[in-house]
Amino acid sequence: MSGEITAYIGLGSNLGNKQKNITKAIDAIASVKGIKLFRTSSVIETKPLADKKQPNYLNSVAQIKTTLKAVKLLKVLKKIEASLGRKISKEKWSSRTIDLDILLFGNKIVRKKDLCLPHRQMHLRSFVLKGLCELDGQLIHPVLNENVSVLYSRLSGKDFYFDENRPQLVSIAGVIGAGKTTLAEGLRDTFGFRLIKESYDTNPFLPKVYAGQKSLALDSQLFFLLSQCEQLRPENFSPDGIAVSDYIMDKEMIYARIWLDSMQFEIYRKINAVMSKTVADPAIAVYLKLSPQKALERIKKRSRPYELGIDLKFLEILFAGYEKLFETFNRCPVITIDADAVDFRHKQEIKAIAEKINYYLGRD
Ligand code: PH2
Ligand code: MG
Ligand code: MG
Repeated sequence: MSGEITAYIGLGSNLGNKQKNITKAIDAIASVKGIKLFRTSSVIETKPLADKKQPNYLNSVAQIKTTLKAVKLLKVLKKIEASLGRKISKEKWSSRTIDLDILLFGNKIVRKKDLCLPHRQMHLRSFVLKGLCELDGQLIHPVLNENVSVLYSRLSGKDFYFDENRPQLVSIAGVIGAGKTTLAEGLRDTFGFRLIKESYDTNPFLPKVYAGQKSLALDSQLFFLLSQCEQLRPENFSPDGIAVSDYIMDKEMIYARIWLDSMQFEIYRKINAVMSKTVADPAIAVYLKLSPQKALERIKKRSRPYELGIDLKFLEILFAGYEKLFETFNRCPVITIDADAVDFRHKQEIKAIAEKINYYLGRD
């Protein structure tokens, strides 16, 4: 039938007979005139968002085709929620017998108080992205212009939410030469992010370590650690603006493994474990993924004196360290960018990333 839209509905229940609530809701949706139920994803058990002290949820996603308008579909879903015993609560994310959210309605984009399409935080929630991926991993999010598999992979299985009270810190990561500082400066110049720059030039030990004085490697690592702890103290951040650092603190353990001997490493590991607990978590990370070969070319080109001793082997180990870090990293969503393919001297590239960051932080 013409005028039919494919839509996706997220289902969640954490009160009463959860499985039954989900089944009943799906049956109710399927019986509405103007809605054809296509498929539903597996039902998965998930932990409540934001570590709320609540029973676990069951979540699922339904794919429908409908001739209804989005506003009408929303009304229908609210009615089904009510019929299944959903109580209106003032508390945010309170427990519920059933929650029915429109995730996607074709490519439609709406930003109204009571209807937001796509669902405004679906890209932060593994418990809906997993179901969407099961139904169709190639589905495109019409605002982010990326498919749901990519969105899902950014979360390492965790769920996130907008939180304007925590530091709005963007951490940029990647090997030497990946373009971290160029991107961070671009975000400052064009979008007014506050720049937090690594104290790379002022570390008095670093040139000596690069020159072969391995006995100073621990001093160099401690210098970086202290400087980063000072820069990233939570009280340094105001909730109004976004800050961007041209490094991610987690990389210090990668460098420590490279530079330190086993005795130095044991000391450093313990100090790092204590001190890194005191810093602000990033709200989002941008990982500039650059091949070691390409990194070497760029380092040669910019020819900073003490970087000239860097060889391919060093960059391969560093790159492997970053890859391993982000395989399991789940402190915040991670936007990975193919840094071989982009050139941050082009404003357009920076703008695209800034828009993505703003959308992820709920600040657009
Ligand atoms: N829904 C919420 C809040 N928290 N947590 C899980 N695991 N699943 C949900 O569906 C869910 C939630 C608000 O709609
Ligand atoms: Mg919901
Ligand atoms: Mg809802």
